[in-house]
Amino acid sequence: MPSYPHFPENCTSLLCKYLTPTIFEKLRNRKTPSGFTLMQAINSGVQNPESAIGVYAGDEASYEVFSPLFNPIIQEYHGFGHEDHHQSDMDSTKLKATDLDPENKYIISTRIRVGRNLNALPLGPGISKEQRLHVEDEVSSALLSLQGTLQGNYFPLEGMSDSVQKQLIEDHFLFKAGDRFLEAAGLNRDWPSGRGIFHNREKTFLVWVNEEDQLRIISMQQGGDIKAVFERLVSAIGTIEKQLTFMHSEHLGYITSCPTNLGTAMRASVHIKLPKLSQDKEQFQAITKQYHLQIRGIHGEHSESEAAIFDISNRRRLGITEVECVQDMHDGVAALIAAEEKL
Ligand code: ADP
Ligand code: DAR
Repeated sequence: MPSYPHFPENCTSLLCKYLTPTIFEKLRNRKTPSGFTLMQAINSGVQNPESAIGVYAGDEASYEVFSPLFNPIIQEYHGFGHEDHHQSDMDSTKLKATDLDPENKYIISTRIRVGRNLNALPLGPGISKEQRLHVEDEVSSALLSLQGTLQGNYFPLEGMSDSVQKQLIEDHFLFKAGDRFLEAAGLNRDWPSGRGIFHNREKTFLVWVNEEDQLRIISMQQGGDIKAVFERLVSAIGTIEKQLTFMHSEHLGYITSCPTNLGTAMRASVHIKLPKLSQDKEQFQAITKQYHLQIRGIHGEHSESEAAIFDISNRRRLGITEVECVQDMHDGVAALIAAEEKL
């Protein structure tokens, strides 16, 4: 019989905030139809009390079966209520994008990604090895049929040399392995079986297979042409979804393993140099808060900035459209550059 987990006094995750003993009592014996349990859903946050969120879904049903825990977390992170409906809009003509950095003084590169999962299968934390290999087959076959600028090759992680893998990670193209949060969520099981990366020759269009989500569809390039990066991503998503059916609900939009990625599952980011503004932490934080931005290091989540280069992206993903996610990032980066110029 699972017992209530011990959370340290200084635990600040949304899990320890909303998993009260009463909610635990209510949910501790529940399982989803595919057998995913509450203890599996919360293990990452129990093993890593420094988590921001601390909970992952093992299948689409997790969001319903464990809704007394997921709903308040989704409400707090996204400001999105359990009766709200997510709307999608990828019409790039609605994006009001200007050239934010015409002299290439600040923005090094731009990347926009979405997470996707195949319908009618468990998510990464609950999927079996056989199901994960089936996902790899389905997704890699669909990607290898792409033509034109999206045409490319699929590279399974299994058999990839350490040096090639290291270089792809260093160059910001490939995911890192072994994150302790994903490990405790069951997302690294059977590593590296079923994992891989697809990319076109220029590495401006890439797809991660079976990392935190079954697909991370990525458009990226050097410089700050945000609209071009968005247009490439929208075109790729439209082509891929003619062959694959993605997990999606009227309420939550695109379904992902982590609740922070629900809805658009979109993160639009720039790598940007802010040597002066980053010294004025109060102003830096104030602008990022005002424009709903998130600050990461240059090697992604849980990494540090280097040489005053930061990964700046939209924080909101659910309850706003894809156009609004990119607009959030665009407008926030414009404000950061204006503040840097003033200093
Ligand atoms: P995700 O955004 O897919 O959730 P991470 O934050 O871990 O994942 O970032 C994944 C990789 O993408 C990291 O190597 C990171 O450096 C790289 N990356 C993110 N944004 C950019 C960007 N604007 N330009 C270049 N690389 C980027
Ligand atoms: N480490 C987890 C992840 C939160 C959001 N990032 C994702 N999904 N990659 C945490 O709870 O902090």
